[in-house]
Amino acid sequence: MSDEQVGNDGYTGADLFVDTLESYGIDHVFGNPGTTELPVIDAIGRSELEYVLGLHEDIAVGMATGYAQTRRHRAHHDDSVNPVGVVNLHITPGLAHGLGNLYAAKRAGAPVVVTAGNHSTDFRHEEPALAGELVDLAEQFCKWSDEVLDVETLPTMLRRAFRVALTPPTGPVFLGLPLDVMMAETDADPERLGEVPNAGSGDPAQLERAADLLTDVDDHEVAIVAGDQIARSGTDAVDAAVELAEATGARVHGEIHAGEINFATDHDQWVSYVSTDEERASAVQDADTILFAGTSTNTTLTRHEDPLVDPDTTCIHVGEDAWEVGKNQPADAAVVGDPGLVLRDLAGRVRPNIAEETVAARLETARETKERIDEMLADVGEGDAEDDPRASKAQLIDAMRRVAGDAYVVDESVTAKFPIMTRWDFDPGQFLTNKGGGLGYGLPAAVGAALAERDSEDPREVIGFVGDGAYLYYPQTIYSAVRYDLDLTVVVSDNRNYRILKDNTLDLLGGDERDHEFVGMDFDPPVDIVRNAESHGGRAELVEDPDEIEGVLGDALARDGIDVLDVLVHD
Ligand SMILES: Cc1ncc(C[n+]2csc(CCOP(=O)(O)OP(=O)(O)O)c2C)c(N)n1
Ligand SMILES: [Mg+2]
Repeated sequence: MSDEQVGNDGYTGADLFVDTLESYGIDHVFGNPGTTELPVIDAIGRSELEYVLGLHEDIAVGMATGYAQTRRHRAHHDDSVNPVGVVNLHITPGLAHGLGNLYAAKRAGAPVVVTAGNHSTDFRHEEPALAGELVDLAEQFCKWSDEVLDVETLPTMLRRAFRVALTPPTGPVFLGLPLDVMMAETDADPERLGEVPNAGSGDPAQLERAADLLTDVDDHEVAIVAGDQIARSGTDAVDAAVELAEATGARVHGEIHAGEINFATDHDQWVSYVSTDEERASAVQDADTILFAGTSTNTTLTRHEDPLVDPDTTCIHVGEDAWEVGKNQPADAAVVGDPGLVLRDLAGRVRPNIAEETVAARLETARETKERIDEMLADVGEGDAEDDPRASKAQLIDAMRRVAGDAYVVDESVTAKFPIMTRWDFDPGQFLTNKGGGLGYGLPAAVGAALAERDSEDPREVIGFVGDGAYLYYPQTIYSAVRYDLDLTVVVSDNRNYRILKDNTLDLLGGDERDHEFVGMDFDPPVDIVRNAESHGGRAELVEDPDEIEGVLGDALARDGIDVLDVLVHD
């Protein structure tokens, strides 16, 4: 508790802010400080909280979000873990810098409370330097964006900020903290956080309807598209998804742009992720009945010509977020509720009412589809540069899987992402990837994850797996990892270009490689990632020989501290 005051006779808003965080079980505040934050920074300095400095505000938000996403997995098994990532940024330009990863947090549904200092409420009319509309700036990326205008409202507003962030559908919240409010004296106390509700167990009438649709004997092709709300709900929800798949005989896919592991990917009924490519997305979503379970982003990156799901397909939607239910496909049954509770309930309803032969026939079609798709995906990530001495992405991923099969992987590897998600059967809670699509999230998120693991009872090895382009948004993230003494291995899938933009040029505009200049897509000359990482205090190594990957990675994992392995790969 920060009750000894320095330079102030009484107990202030800043003290109350810090005491509230501590009473909610928060251990870290991620941030980058400025003058308007000084009372808060000073109070943090007198408290038990650890301030985690990011050298750019987007790094601070990315670290807090990766930390929150990782802690959420822990919180599912331990009530004492509050997963919220707390951030403190510097007024308008600082908040603006953090918006890229605030967007990432929103898309990932990460429980994050972002705060920023602001000018005193009786000074803003003079339009001082750094002034701006903080609440408006953050609003579109937040569940709730507001400013604390009176110190007496701070306990309620903080309590509400945490509750809104944690209540499903979870997501970021913004609170502005003006200088005068943080310096005002108060005798208010923190309010208790209280119980946070889950999304409920669903409307019985819609559950019954969904169960009826899933037991229809005429439907041979039944698919489940598993979305990230399942992982957000916990490993119990993943188990419930498996139970329902087994009860119905459905084949299972992961939603487009899945950011987490929502199904047992080593299960016989697991087939693939739905591709971002229109043709392939429509092909795997060709079924009599589809259950969309906890999906949100399930659409292509650019406009599709035809519906991704045939309008005649029976569609069942289950999810914690009413906004997502029936959003891009019609809903023939619509259950709003916690995915774990709802899927388990549906499995129980379906099991006694479905004929064994129906399940067997569906499993047979599922098996055939899986075989066909497995064949198509067998060489994913191998590329076609036969004489290239550099590793293929498949070689790199397979080496990582052999050496670090149990590691926790945080990914922003772009063209290596589909290959890693296809070639490596991650356990639920073992993998995170960038869901929003804005680059510069993965590396800070990996550092946040390493911090969350360090502070857990049984820390896992953490690997950040990022493209060279992705790495270079915020290479100074390495400084934070070093500064806080974390254990992290970063593997850079380095093809020295923005490969995916070349692929997308060909997809959008046609032609072949010789027809396009690919302006702004090559690292020529390349950045020296090794020296860059070393300048921030990390150990780093260029890996040119594919045969060396396993040894170098094994050594890096065996050491404590920060290792950056810059592995050259071909396209
Ligand atoms: C903030 C942001 N800026 C730009 C982009 C556009 N963009 C998407 S992928 C990409 C290049 C990724 O390059 P790299 O990380 O090297 O992966 P590769 O495609 O080479 O596998 C860029 C610039 C983006 N998604 N987000
Ligand atoms: Mg690249």
